Amino acid sequence: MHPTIKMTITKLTTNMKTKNYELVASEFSWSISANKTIKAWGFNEMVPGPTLEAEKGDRIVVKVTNNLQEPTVIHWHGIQLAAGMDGTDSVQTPIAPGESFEYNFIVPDAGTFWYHSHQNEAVQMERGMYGALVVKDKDDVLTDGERVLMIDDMKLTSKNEFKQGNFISKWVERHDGREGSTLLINGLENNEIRMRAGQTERWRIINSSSARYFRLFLDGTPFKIISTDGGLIERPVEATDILLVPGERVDILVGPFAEGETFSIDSLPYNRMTFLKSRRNTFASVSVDKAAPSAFQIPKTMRAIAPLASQDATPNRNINFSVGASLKNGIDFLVNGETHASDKPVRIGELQIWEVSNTSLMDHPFHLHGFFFQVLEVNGKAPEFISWKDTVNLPPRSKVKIAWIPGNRPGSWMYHCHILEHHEAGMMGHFDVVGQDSSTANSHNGHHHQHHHLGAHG
Ligand SMILES: [Cu+2]
Repeated sequence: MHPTIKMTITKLTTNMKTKNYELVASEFSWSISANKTIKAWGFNEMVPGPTLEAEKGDRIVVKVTNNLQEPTVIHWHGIQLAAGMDGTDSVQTPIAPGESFEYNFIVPDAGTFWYHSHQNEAVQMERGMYGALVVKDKDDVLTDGERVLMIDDMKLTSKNEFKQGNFISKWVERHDGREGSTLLINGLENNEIRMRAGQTERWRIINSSSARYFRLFLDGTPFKIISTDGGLIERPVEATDILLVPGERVDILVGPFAEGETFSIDSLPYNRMTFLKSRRNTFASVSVDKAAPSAFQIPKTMRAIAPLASQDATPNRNINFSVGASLKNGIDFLVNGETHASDKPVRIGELQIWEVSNTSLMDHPFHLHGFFFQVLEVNGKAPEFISWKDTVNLPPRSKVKIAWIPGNRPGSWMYHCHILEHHEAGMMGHFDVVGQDSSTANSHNGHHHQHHHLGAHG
C-alpha cells in the first residue's frame, strides 16, 4: 500500500466516533401557537423531532421505537448509506406498533439532511414525523451561529384536527398534494427569530412539507447560498429568493444586520399548476438585538466539485413522469406509464446519465434515494452553479438531465416524486444497484415485485 493512503485511513479510523440516539414515535399534544394545540405524531414528543448531529465520518446508531397504532419506517433523506439502512419497506419490514429497530450507518458527507417517516407518509409526515440530521465538518464555514429551519404547513379543521374532508377536497389533495393554511417553521406558527447585530449566521433550511413549494424571500434582504442537498457548493451565490421544493435543502448566510432591524421570512408565490392558487405567505419574523462580536470567515472557494459529465452527455436511461386518467382513481401518477414502476438495475461504478422527463402539466420534485447527482441541464440549459443534489424540481413539460455514479452499495433503491400524495399514488420507480454478476439483478427484481405488493402502498 502507498504510504500516504495508509496514513489517511489511520486518521479516519481514529477520528471516527459513534453517536447514539433514541427516537420514540408516538401521538402527543403539540402547541403550534398560544391557543392552537394539535394531536401530532412525531418523535420524542416534539415537532420537528430532535436535531441529530454528527461529524463527517461518524457512525450513527439510532434506536427507533414505534409507539404509534400503525407501522412506521424511517428514511434518512440524503445520507449515502447501505441499502438495508435506507428505511423503506423495500429494504426492511416496517416497525410494528410496540416494536423497535436499530438503524446503524456512517455519515460520509457533511451537510443538511433529515429523517422522516416513509410509511403512510401522507398521514404520518403531515402530522409531524420528521426531524433534521446535521453533519458537520472541521473544514466548514465559520459563522457566528447556526439554525435549522424546517418548513411545513398543515391543513387543519376549525377544531385543529387533521380531517381529510369531503370527496372534492380529497380529489384536490390527490391532484395537488395536501397544502394547508397553518404555516410552520420548526413546528410553530409565527415563529420569532432573534439575531444579534453585526453577526452572520448559517441557516439550514429544509422543506419538510407534503407538497408546498417554498420560495424563500427575506423581504428583499440579500442572502448567500452556500450549500445544497449534498453539502457545500464551490463559492457563495448571492440571491434574494430561492425555490425549495418538498425534500430539498439549502444553507444560506444571513446578516450582518444593524440593531433594531426587522424582516419577515416569506414564501413568494410559485405557480406549480395546481387547482389551489399560490400566494405570498409569511412564515416567521426576524428581529435584530444589540451587537455581538463576529468571528465569521469564509474562504473564496469552499470546495471544488468536479463535473461528472459534460452538459451534452448522451443519456443512458430515460425516465418519464406523467399523469394519466384512471377509471378506479380518477387520476394516476405514473413513472414510465406504470404506478410503482420497476426500472432496470444499474451497475456499481458505471456513470449514469438519466434524462428525466415530465410530460404532465404540473411540477414534480424528483428524489433519488441514497446517492447524490449533478444536474447537467434543465430544458437544455445548464444550472446557475454546480452542486450535489438528491432532489430536483421537474417543471411541467420539461426534460432534466442528471449524472451520478452508483457507489459500492448494492441492493434495492428507489426514486420518486416527493409530493407525498403523488408518491403514494404511484409516482415512483424501484431499481437495484448490482455488481458485475447480472444474476443478482434478476433475483432482486423478483423480490421487489413481491415486496411491493406486501407493502403499505395500496
Ligand atoms: Cu408529483
